[in-house]
Amino acid sequence: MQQYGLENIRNVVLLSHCGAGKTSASEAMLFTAGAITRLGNVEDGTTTSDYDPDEIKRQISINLSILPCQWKGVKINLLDTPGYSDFVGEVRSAIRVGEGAIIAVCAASGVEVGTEQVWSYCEEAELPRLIFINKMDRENADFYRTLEQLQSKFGSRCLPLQLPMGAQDSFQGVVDLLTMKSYIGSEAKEAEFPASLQTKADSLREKLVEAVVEIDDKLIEKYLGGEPLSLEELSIGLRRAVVTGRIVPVLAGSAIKNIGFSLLLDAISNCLPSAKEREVIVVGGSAKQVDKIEPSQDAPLAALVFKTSADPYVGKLTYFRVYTGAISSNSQVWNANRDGAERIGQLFIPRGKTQEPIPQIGAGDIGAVAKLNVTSTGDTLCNQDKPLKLAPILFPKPAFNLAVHPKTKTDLDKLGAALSRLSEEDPTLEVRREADTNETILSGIGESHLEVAAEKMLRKFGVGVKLETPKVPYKETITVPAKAEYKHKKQTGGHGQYGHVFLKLEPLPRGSGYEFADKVVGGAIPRNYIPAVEKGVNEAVKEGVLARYPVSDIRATVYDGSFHQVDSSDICFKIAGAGAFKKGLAEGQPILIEPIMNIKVTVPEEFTGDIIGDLNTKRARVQGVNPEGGLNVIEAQVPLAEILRYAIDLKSITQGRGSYKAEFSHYEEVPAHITQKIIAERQAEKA
Ligand SMILES: Nc1nc2c(ncn2[C@@H]2O[C@H](COP(=O)(O)OP(=O)(O)OP(=O)(O)O)[C@@H](O)[C@H]2O)c(=O)[nH]1
Ligand SMILES: [Mg+2]
Repeated sequence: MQQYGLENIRNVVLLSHCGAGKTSASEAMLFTAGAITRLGNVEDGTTTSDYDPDEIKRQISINLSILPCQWKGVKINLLDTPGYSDFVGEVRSAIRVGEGAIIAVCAASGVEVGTEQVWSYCEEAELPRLIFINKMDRENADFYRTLEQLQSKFGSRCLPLQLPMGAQDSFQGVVDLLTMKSYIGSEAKEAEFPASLQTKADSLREKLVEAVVEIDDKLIEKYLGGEPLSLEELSIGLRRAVVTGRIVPVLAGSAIKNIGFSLLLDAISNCLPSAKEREVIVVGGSAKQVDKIEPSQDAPLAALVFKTSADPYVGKLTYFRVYTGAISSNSQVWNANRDGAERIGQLFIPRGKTQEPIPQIGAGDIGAVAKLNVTSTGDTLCNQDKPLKLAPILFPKPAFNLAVHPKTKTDLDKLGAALSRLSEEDPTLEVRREADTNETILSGIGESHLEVAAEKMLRKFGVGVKLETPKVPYKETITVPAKAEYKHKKQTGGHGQYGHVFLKLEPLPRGSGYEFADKVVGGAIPRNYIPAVEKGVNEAVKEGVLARYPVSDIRATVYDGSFHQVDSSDICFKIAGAGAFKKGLAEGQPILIEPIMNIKVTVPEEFTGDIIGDLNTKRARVQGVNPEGGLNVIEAQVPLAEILRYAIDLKSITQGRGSYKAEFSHYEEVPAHITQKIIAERQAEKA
């Protein structure tokens, strides 16, 4: 593939609610542009984009794919993203490196939750965009109803650039409102303008032209003066209006029938900004503070790593987008985030699963390289003598946790390495060890996200795991001071055993942990046996008397005892220390305590009541509701045990419009009826 200048490159992100047809549309574009010779489809698992076995099995996109093609002298890098909200990390990466977006909408389902979500991402990133109303061939497809929804949700700047000819079974092509020409079938053959559409097309064209001329005073003058505007003037004006976000053109087609794609490719190259037109934000390096630089070929290298994938055969693959300068095969670059040099081997242009070797990747373009050492997603590659850091990619923090249990001993041995490679590949996955429950916890965006991660672990690294709801790290403590005595005495054949300990147990404030003190006077227990007593208590602390949870917030003081000249030993005092502690616990009116979390739930206002209602069933104390950026933030304290699967509940209450964060606050007593249940469960477990 030849090299293109910045003006002739478009990095275009495909976004939508899940299943609107991004992958099918990208396949149709690749086919129409001649980048592939066979048109694959999602149902057969033959698309260029969804090549991963997990994607083929589920018939959904999971990973971001880079799909380059060439169209009329322009290189278009399509970035196909997953629509399923669990994989939002991939969407974030793609948006970060694109200059323009196509939002696909299903002509039958219309505007959906995911459509609104990706629209807001585009607003945030100020991405110029087109809307493609796909599936015009489908039963129930309705271009005008969908258009109305778009305009009512996103405003009157969503203006049709095309109209469909027919719909559902009879959908056959589109008319272009700028040229007033009509195109039929997958070949986009020019046909006679359909008379039935004339009036509608005229009036909608008028609206489009009115919006276009507003971009330029000279055009307005001409237009108001009744002078005809040339096609060139209109298309330059339209381009400026789209690039500045004043117009979001609406197009139509069918990916399955491959109708509408040469016009979509035209719209990408004519209306969406080139790689030259988006400023680059620098946050560090020689630029010191936040700064903006122009994309340029004649400047030192600045490339952003936006994706890393762990391939069991090739090893690690690093995908990057070059903003300034160029990067060459077999060279050395500087990683500004790690302060380290990185050797670059053979560079590739990726297209789905295939990789085409290339000597150099210039400004504006996207490439990949294998086996980098220190580099991970979000890093900037540059020249060592001109170091700089590009603005990072902001990923959502994972909030849904599951415990990972390896299936066999071999799985256990390989687990750590596999998990760390997975989380390197996916910044929305986190792994940590929960010391209190002795579990490995995998955190992600949602249940499917973690299920896919587990499958990937098996397929790529041969590690089998079971995912389970994490255990709650309950603890036990006492509520009143208690004293206990324990005498360990045995008279066997020869040498006897003797240890005798008095302990005082006192409850401590929450969060104090466990303390041991020695107040023995007068040698009732000789000094050299005190460490043995402490050891015994230390061990007994690990399992309480209610439900075998660790004991906390307690002070144990040894204050008396007795010994035997011959029969006493360390082991005897250890047994006596542990025994006294257990007895004391039972005397101290023991209780279970549980972790309480601070939770912040962010939802559209209309869900506030339902969220609070649901939190109330979860033993939560709602502490406040605050508006924040058009949304409501509900703050509450809630027991961890009640929100182990909150990501799923929240999704079903809000249809995916909510998000939440939870962090540990403190421990509190478990209500009695729940304590009884937990004790019964632990007993059953033991049996
Ligand atoms: N009838 C009809 N079906 C389509 C069309 N485009 C896509 N589909 C079907 O819709 C389903 C989803 O298509 P995809 O291309 O996977 O949609 P997507 O937006 O990439 O989905 P995710 O990546 O999972 O969000 C598949 O079964 C496609 O065959 C179309 O134009 N017409
Ligand atoms: Mg897809």
